[in-house]
Amino acid sequence: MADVKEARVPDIGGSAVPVIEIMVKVGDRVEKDQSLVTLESDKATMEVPAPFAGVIKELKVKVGDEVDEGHVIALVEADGDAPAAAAPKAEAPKAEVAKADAPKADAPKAAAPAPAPAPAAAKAPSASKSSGPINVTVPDIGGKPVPIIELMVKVGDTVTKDQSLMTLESDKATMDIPAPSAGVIKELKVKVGDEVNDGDLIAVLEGEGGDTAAEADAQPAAAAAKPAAAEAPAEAPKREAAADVPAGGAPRTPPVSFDASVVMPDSVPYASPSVRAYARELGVDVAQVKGSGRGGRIQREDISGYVKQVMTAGVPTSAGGTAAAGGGLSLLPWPKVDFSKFGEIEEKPLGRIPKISAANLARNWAMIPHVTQFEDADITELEAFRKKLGEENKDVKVSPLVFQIKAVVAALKKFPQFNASLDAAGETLTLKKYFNVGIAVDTPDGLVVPVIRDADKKGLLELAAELSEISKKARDKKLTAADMQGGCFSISSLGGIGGTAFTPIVNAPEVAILGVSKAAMKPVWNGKEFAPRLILPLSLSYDHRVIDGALAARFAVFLANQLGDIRRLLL
Ligand code: CAO
Repeated sequence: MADVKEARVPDIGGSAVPVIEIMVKVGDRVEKDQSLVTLESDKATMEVPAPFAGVIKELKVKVGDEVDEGHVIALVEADGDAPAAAAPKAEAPKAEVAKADAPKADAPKAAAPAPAPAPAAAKAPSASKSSGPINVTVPDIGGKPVPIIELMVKVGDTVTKDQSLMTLESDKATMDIPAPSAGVIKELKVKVGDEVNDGDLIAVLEGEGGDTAAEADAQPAAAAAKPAAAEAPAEAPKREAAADVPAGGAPRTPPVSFDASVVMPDSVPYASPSVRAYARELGVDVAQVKGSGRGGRIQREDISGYVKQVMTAGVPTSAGGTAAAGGGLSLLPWPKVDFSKFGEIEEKPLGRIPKISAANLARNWAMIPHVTQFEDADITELEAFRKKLGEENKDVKVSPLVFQIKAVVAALKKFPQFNASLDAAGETLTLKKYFNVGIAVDTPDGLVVPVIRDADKKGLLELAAELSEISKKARDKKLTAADMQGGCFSISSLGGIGGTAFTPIVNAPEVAILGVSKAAMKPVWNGKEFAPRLILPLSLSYDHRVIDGALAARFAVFLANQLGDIRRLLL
């Protein structure tokens, strides 16, 4: 019989850590090991998995609460064969990885399973008492290979004890590996992208400090809680022999060794894994950011502030379009991965059209603040009319697109802000009095956007003939540059393929684009009953510098009304 049991925080090393995310809600069914909440310490984020499958009956924590070992996270109505919530230590699942700020290397004691792949900043690789080079190895991370996503040091760097050397990231957690002792990096045995596992040799350190295995084991939580930059290296005699020091403190031989060269910036400041993850998400190179925390530690607000400053400074000036000093996003270099290490590959250079498209799409995506407005149009009547028109005009294919072109032209007339272009300085809007509509056409060589000129002056059948002609020309590679110039607004129809919505990229210097997905029969409430109606999903992306959200919503509603009532279209 189903039984309500407690899901608790496993052994996370003694100190309380905040809950930063709740991934389930009351009523959710969860599988065993499905993540319930994310906790975050100074050096690691970790997800706490469900100890058994069941239904969440009550959540006992909220974001911001500080929790430590044994804290009840949720009450779960467990499936019949679930283990008891308060399982004895011997039955507790072993941590998949070492624990954050964990003072001991043993398995978690709490009833709940240990945080899923939450690599341990926690358990610092310990240093040997012997003098000379120290082999730094990966601590116990649970026996599963995890990729290195960032190296924070380079050969020759002086590091303090517990200073982060590199960050590992599993699908559930990130973890910094701290220096087991103060010293100078003599060798780095790994590079970004390498996968490492328990005991792997990652670096060789020429020790300076007097840290001992015993000291490292005794105080890791305190050490991990302090920003490394704030700590002074301890003085100690040089070590003479290399010693491999895994997390547990017992020297062992690394199973794998890497000798790839590492390219690193001159200095990498301290930031916690979550802050680094945030920086990566925004494409910010943390080395460019000045930390405002203790010892220069970079905070989340420093990253936001940096982005704000870059965006403000990066707006092109009227003087010549160049960004002000310090402007321009300083993006991380593109990841360089030797894919052949993982399986058979084939390299294929991009063709001319995809190369041009890629450059344009990347610029438009980066420079235009996009928002996409979604709307549904009821095209039941329109579709019946289209079919009839097609039967009466068998010599031409009357695509649904021609009606969309008509509706777009009517909307552009009503909302002239959409038939406009913003200049490079972002200071002047050019409003157009002509109505040229670009149509995205998928060809074997890539995406092209021929333009139907003066669409406002053309009837449905004329538009249908021209659409067939330009699509054919595009696929036969016969379009000229002039065929693709002068557009005011574009339509990208994926309706012949499928999908329910998408977010098309504005085709600069236009300010909006309409994405059309596949129409489908849906039950629509007509005031008395649900009636089957053919619903066409519209996705309108626009440049938010030029168009406000309310205006976009009005444009989309107007479009839907035009398509929903063919009498309006024929006006
Ligand atoms: N909902 C349901 N069915 C639709 C539809 C929609 N929104 N739009 C078209 N259809 C139907 C058509 O009626 C046609 O049906 P029939 O064969 O029975 O007549 C079928 O789907 C195939 O249509 P089509 O896509 O070949 O023709 P089209 O005139 O609708 O579109 C063109 C022409 C050139 C726009 C289209 O061929 C094309 O290339 N689309 C891709 C555009 C693209 O790649 N956009 C992405 C840009 S961003 O990467």
